[in-house]
Amino acid sequence: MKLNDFKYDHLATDVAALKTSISNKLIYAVGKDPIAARPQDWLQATALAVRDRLVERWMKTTRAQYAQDAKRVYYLSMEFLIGRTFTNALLALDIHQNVKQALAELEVDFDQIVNLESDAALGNGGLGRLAACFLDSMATLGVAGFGYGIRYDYGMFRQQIIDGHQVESPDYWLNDGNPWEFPRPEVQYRIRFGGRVEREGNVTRWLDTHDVLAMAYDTIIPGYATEATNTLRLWSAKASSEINLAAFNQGNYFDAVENKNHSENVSRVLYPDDSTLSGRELRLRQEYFFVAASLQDLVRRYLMNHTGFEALPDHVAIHLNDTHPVLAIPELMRILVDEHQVPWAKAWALTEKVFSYTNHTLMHEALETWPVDMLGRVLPRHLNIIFEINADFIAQITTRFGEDVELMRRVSLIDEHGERRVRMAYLAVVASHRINGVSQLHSELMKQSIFADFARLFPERFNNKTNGITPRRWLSQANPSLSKLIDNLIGPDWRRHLDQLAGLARYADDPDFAAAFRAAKHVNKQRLAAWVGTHLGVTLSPDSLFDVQVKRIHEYKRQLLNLLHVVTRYNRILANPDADWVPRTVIFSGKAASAYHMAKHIIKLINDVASKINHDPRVRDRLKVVFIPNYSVSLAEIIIPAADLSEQISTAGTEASGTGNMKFALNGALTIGTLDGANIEIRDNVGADNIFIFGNTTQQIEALRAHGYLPREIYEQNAELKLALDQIRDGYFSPDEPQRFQSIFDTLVSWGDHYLLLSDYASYVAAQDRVDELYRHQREWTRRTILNTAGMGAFSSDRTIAEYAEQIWHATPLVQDLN
Ligand code: 26Q
Repeated sequence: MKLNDFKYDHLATDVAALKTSISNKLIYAVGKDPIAARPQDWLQATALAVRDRLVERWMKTTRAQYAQDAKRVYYLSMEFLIGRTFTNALLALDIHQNVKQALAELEVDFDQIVNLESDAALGNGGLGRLAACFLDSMATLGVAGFGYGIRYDYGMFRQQIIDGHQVESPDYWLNDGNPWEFPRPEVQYRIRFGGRVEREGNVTRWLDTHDVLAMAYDTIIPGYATEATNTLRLWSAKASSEINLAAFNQGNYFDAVENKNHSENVSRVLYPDDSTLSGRELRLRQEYFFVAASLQDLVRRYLMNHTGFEALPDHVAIHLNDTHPVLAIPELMRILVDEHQVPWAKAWALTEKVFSYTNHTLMHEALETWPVDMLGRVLPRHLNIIFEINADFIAQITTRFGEDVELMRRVSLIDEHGERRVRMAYLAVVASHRINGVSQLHSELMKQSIFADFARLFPERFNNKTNGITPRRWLSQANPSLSKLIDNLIGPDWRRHLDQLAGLARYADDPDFAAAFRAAKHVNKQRLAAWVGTHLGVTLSPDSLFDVQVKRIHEYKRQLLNLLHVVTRYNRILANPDADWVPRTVIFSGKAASAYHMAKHIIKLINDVASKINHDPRVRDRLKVVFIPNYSVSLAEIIIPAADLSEQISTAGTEASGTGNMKFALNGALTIGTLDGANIEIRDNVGADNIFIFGNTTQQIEALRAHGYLPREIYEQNAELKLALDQIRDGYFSPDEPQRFQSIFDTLVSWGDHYLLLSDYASYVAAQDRVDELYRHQREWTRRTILNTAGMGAFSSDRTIAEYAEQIWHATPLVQDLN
């Protein structure tokens, strides 16, 4: 049959058609009588009906990609933190109202079923969410982008707070099925591990391996206001049948099943560490597993309509989201050299043209290295290839700079101090034609610190791509009240041209608009207060200032600095009960890596402080503290639009970019923040008068560290700080166990205060006083919040992706016939 002869339903999206589709799906796909259907079944049925409407566009896009022989961009990431898909799909198809209406006519509560969908939490935090925003923008811009990752059975753990402590439980997100994915049992690749390498003349063979199968699951990624639709392909591990059959035939049923489990563990669970290296072999196996499957898949796709590899860089760009997929580099070399007999030098030239790499952290403990021993055991051929790449690289340096042994030692892909380890970031830099950081500051620091030598060797490779966020999810979906207001003023096109928000600025002084803007914020604060009331039994007043810090719990992000201000405010209220206090609600949310004891201890302290303050009758409604458990994309969508104040208070030089900071400012919160990451660019865009900047700069932090920083002196000299720290040390917040927080006190006062909280404390508290002062002047406060939203146009991930496409991937958008 000819491709164009094929006929399929062009599914209508009016209410009647949707009603029919949903009913049909309920009966024929879910297999439920409407009389017995639970809300969960209706969600399933509706999702399937919506999905059908996306499939048509999806096939058109795939055909267009082939027809135009488009350059495809493969975004390799261990994490895609998607969250929910249902309302996102409705927005893409512009059928929100009609589906709501159809369900109402079927007597189904739309809002109830929306909230039954579980999050796809296949990521830890910023890096994973960035990947999800990028998929949205690639589709919206018509870039032929594929996401490749792992279909973890268990996503980010669920966090419960029990007696103030974080308790983790597994996130079995697939329990109710996943209507958005298409299993592709016909797409399976053999992934090899272990074994040995044998050489015969020019031929290298990798033998006696233990194999696992990678099976594809595809998820549709719709673009907004375009028919362009991309694919997220996630790999799931399956035991390779031969291994099982062998054991089974020998009559050893239990061995067979055990092997099967062992193999399939590769895609079982997301590692919940976002910035410390666990160094576990299973993690290494995960990294190779998804990279090897993805490369086999994209090479196969390339060879479908090309012969030879000469044109590979014209049709394939592979982007490495941090170093986690860096094994793609030796894997591509292996495929070209061992399997297709491409000469080594030729293969290397192609590899350099194909790969690009984004760095997301400068912190030492987060830089990936793998022991040479382990790598040699798990991937012997890849270790050979890495050694060969290193030898070539060192030879190249010798040619350019002579025998500079110190330089060689510093830039070698192998760290020879103690146990030999492979430096994955260096491998990424040596093999990529472009290397970028994620904010201006971070990209500069990257060249001065971890990659200083490489920036001199390959200056043309280094560049900046400031992160962005998708306005579809982070304004249109998360904040309907503000979105409607903006639509009324400037029309709906800001959703794909976020720069248009600049048009709000001239209404900043318009009293009617300001009142409406404030009212929209109030609606969001009520929505959050209702959620907290229902789920936590805590009453919040929407008239108080909502001061919010939501992100992973980490010492460098300085939740403790926030808490020192909270305790100080509490002490001030008690000392001066009759003053006219601006009522505050301080909200925390975020997960601690399960092995990060200090971060977990910080959570306990937040909860102990909260319980003390919230139960102190003298405080009344002037201060409340809440820790919202189990932070997630879906919770972020409720919390962020309700914030008045956004806490972005990392030690200068530590937060690569931040993207939460962008979500808050876009939704009309004012930022209190340090000159770190993208905060600097947010300041430049919203105006220095419309943000609360405090604290030491990166340079000042460096100088403090270099000249002997003495936190104890600061502690001794600042009475309010000393009081707060002494209370923490002496058990004021933990009378049931007075010593509980001694170690937190010691970390800050006696053990060097690595993140320099005490050096920023006074400046932070002064900035908080300015916040109160401004909040008393609601007109002025609102004016500045409007200017924040108006100034955030540059932080759309559409802008970021347009820059990647033009300057890194050299990929032009598809020409798409809309009919
Ligand atoms: C590595 C090895 C073994 C196990 C886990 C990991 C691992 C996993 C996740 C290491 C790091 C991460 C995540 C890092 C991350 O989210 N970084 C954030 O990236 C954002 C997007 O660029 C930035 O905005 C944030 O500043 C940065 O912290």
